[in-house]
Amino acid sequence: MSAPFFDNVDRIDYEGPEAVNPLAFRYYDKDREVLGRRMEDHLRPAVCYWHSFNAPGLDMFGAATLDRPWLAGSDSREACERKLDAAFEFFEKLGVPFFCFHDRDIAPEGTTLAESNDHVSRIADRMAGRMEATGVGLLWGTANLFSHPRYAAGAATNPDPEVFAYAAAQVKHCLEVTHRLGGANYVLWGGREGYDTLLNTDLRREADQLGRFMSLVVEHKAKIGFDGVLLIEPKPHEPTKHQYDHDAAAVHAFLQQYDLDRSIKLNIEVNHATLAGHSFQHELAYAIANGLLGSVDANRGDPQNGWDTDQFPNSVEETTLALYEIVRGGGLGAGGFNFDAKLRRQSVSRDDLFHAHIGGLDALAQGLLSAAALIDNGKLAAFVESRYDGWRGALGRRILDGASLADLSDHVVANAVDPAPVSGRQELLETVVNRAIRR
Ligand code: XLS
Ligand code: NI
Ligand code: NI
Repeated sequence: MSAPFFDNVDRIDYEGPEAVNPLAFRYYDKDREVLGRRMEDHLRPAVCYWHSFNAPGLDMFGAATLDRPWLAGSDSREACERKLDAAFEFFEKLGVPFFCFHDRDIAPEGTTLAESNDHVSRIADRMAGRMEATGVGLLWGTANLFSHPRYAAGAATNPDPEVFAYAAAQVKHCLEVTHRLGGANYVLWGGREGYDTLLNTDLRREADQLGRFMSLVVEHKAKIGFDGVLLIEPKPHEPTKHQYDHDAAAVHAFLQQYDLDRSIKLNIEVNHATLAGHSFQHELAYAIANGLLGSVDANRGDPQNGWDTDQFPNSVEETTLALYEIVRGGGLGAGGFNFDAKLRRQSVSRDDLFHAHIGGLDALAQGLLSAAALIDNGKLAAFVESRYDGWRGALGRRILDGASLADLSDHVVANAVDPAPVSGRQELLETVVNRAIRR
């Protein structure tokens, strides 16, 4: 079987909120200006290669279910070329500006690293041609340092330095390929960097190994002149019991400890925030407050499940709060919204891939429009601004400028200070958000 693979689907267009065609956007209108910027430039959406073109619907209880004809003979180079055709046909018909890949998604693993690298390079040559012809760009590349059995005990944090060396060699090549393809970012998800039991683990040593690994990546990026952004993707657990890149705050501390906080930013994934017991909004707000926001994986989780369900975004409240933080924080810069999302195992029709991405893009677009309404009416920002008024006054400035505990004690006694509680207005503010949501 060869292209076209999606011959019953044409290019997906914006048809407006009243459209009846299921294969059309209701809200995602890429050229529409929102707060002075095109919708596409705010969102910079990307389709992922792994879930969308590699995953056949397997789970640990059952066989492949999805209709993925390009995967027949999946370890061969021919199959990878077919997969490339299917992927680019999909990117073009959906009309997204970006995609993302792991080295092992696009090309098979060889018997040696040199052979694997050669497979990746050859597919990348072909990919470069398709990117040129379609105008679809690479949001980020990444190396798969978790599937092969050699990585069962981690990559950089492995007790065996030969595994560290192998992972370093794999990242070197994937970073160079990402650079050659003009990637806007390079992602390092900590795959199996964590532990299954502390009984066999030296935490101090593994942290130093991970710090060393990241420093080597930063060094090589500079050496080859890659000006994309390096990103770590926090996740608290799965596949290990405890992942070192637990959440945005843990990665921030790690970056500071190894003097990497000006060299590496964060790729925040919605589902990973949920797994860490945070909201998506929290992880974004933390990253933005610390100058660390790089990019986003848009896939959500299920609050009832403790694993990475990787579902397409569909909560407009969640996308609204996220985009409120992102837009007010200055936007995504070189980052974007990657759909690191997979279809449910029963979504067996080939065109389900379109329905999923159309719904996901519309949910992001609704979130963007709603966030713009919140920014335009300014109610939340004005409330937050006035809530901290005291800190702009004499006492606030004195505290921050170095008043001692004794100074403050004297101040309280001398002035008979007796502060009265002030309403935090949470319910009112929640209603302000609901009223702005575009459904
Ligand atoms: C897994 C991660 C992974 C990264 C890329 O949970 O989300 O898909 O995004 O390696
Ligand atoms: Ni991800
Ligand atoms: Ni994930």
